[in-house]
Amino acid sequence: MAEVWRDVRALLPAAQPEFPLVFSEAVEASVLALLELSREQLYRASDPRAETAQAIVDYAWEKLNTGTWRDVDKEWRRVYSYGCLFKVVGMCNGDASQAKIQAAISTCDMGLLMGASIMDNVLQRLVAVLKNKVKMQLPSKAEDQPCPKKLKRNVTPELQIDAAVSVPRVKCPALESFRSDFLVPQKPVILEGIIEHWPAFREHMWSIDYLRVVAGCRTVPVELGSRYTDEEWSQKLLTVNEFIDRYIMDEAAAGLGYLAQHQLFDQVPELKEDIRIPDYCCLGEGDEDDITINAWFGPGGTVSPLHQDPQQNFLAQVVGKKYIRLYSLEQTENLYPYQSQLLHNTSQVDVENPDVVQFPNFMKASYQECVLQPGEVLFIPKQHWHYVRSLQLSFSVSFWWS
Ligand SMILES: O=C(O)CCC(=O)C(=O)O
Repeated sequence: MAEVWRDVRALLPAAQPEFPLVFSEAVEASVLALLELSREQLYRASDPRAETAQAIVDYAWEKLNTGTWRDVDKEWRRVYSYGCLFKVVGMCNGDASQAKIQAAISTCDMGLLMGASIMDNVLQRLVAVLKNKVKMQLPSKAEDQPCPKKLKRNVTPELQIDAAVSVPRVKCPALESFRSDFLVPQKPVILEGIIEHWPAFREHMWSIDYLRVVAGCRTVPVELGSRYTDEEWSQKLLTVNEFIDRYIMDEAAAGLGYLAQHQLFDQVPELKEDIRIPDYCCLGEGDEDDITINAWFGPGGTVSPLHQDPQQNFLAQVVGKKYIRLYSLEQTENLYPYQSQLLHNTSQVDVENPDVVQFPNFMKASYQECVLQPGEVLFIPKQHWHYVRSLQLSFSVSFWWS
């Protein structure tokens, strides 16, 4: 495995003077000394010590977790990334086993998730090298499909959507008609035929196997619990493979785990290359860089409680079907939002099983609904309340734009 070390080493500057370590005075001299020691160990002894790097990681971690995230000085995010970098280099030195390579990838992911970009995104470049060294063990086809017998429990009878409340559908509308008919009056609509050219439907058709190949070894934050309003709801870091094994393949865990996050596409550029920003986003005022792209990957039964977001949304369905209920902003007082600052954008009502004694006006609220199918895109106007339940294994991508 000397080859791993060689390839990792090739990503770093050839000589110590070309390796920058410049920080503001927010970073104490003692921490800077540890960073310099790690760098020296790397170049002088070709023997980066794991303990020095771990001390940097641990100290920066404390700083990242003190106070609110907004107030954390970006310098500490950079220090954290350098700590991860030195740690990874140390792990890959000498005999790098498969377990060590996996641990090194997880360390890079932690740096990518919590740190700041350093040295021309070296952590991302390291992952690209390390990923190629991981021996993939794809389960056999039979093992990788949830058992059809067990699946039966999870199959919802075909939902009948009443035409009077169904979200309208249009096929590839011209930009101008989308603007005048839906964007300006802020009316939801399902757009058909606008994403079928995505590689995610063609040459890189998204599936469990494909996700295992492009992202299986990557560590990502996962939401655990049946919905984020529950007390026992929590977040955990898992590899995508662990998430699939525990929450997708195991029917007993249906609806209990959700990979719902905005960093996935930055973390795994291969997945970003499989999707395209819908052209209609050009009708907004922001730049493309201002668009937030979220991934929503989970088993059938995953619920996003009724809530609203501050931007326009295109929710694109790639795999599986989702039941979606929409309420306009005018209905807010019938929807009983939580009082707390944290959840003020979320309704207290369980949409498909409402407590009509506690929330009597909920039944008065008018709504629209749909079953979103693969290849369809739902336009959810800004601040429109939406409730989502996946009817099957599902992967959607949402684009928040202004
Ligand atoms: O698909 C989901 O579960 C939720 C989607 C959503 O809330 C959004 O795109 O804003």
